[in-house]
Amino acid sequence: MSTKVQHQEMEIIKNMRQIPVEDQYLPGHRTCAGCGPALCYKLVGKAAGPDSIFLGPTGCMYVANTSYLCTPFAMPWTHTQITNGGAVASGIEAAYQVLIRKGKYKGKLPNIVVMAGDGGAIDIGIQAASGLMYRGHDVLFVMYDNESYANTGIQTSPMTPFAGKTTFTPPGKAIPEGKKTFPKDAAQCFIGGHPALKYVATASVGYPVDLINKVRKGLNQKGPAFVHIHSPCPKGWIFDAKQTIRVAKDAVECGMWVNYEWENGEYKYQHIPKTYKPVKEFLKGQERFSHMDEEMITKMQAFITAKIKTPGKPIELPVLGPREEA
Ligand SMILES: Cc1ncc(C[n+]2csc(CCOP(=O)(O)OP(=O)(O)O)c2C)c(N)n1
Ligand code: SF4
Ligand SMILES: [Mg+2]
Repeated sequence: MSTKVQHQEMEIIKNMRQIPVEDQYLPGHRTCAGCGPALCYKLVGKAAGPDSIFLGPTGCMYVANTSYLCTPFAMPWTHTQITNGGAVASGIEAAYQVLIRKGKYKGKLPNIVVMAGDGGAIDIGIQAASGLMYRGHDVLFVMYDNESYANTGIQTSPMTPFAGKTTFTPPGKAIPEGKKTFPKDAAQCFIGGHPALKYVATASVGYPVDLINKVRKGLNQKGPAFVHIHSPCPKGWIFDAKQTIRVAKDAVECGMWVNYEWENGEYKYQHIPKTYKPVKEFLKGQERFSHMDEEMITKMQAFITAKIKTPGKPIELPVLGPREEA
């Protein structure tokens, strides 16, 4: 007779005082001062707790966290290739299911969490992430989004905003805006094509209680969940390391980022301001946008204005590809 798989029930918190004191992500790593993804790791670790297995596809949060004989991870953690976080997590989850059912592992199913960068989630890693979600593995896939391939020198990724300067999109005479395309909508990519997906949310390191609760709701599903977390990167976006939280909140207050949940086919929104600030407020503190002229800012504002009408859903505005003329 097979043993029934028991799941952990993660508690939903009401305020900052209820955030666990216990850390799974400890000091002793080499991320830059003010690193948003490091804060993201700390908060997701607190949310998931010690009975967890974390997977780190190649990226800043692997490389800067794993100096020889030194690790900040208090929970079990493994590196994966940047391409295959979803595949490795699927195998770990399937193995635990079998071990528990055969009575060879006595505990509850651990919280299995992939912590992928935007490259490891929605670009190079999308095939394995999609496979995991399609097959319905009981795994939380987190995408910490610093809007670039940061670890290899701040190269453009599909999450880099329009006009974002990176080492692969330098603004110049030929391409004054630097990056010509608008970013992918990661949550929409996954929601749209994965019938077994249970829960999708967007969160920001600027709103830690909301972030922790979304991670826990994702973990409480008996199946795959995806949480996309906005994580400002002072080195890549070029702003003062003290301003990480301010930049994260500016993104929400200007509509560059919207916090929402998708559950049972329904959308719920959080932190929607009464009146959005102009996107200029978000752009002005970051050197990566310093080359933008009024025409580029107007184009960016039009995209954001269209997007915040129906966050999480396709935008109404036609967006041209890089080789199409207006
Ligand atoms: C198949 C493959 N292509 C490229 C690389 C080189 N590479 C290592 S880390 C990295 C950047 C990862 O970007 P992201 O997933 O967004 O994480 P971040 O570094 O921004 O935290 C790249 C391109 C690799 N390791 N494997
Ligand atoms: S480059 Fe960005 S993401 Fe990478 S460690 Fe530095 S601040 Fe963090
Ligand atoms: Mg990245």
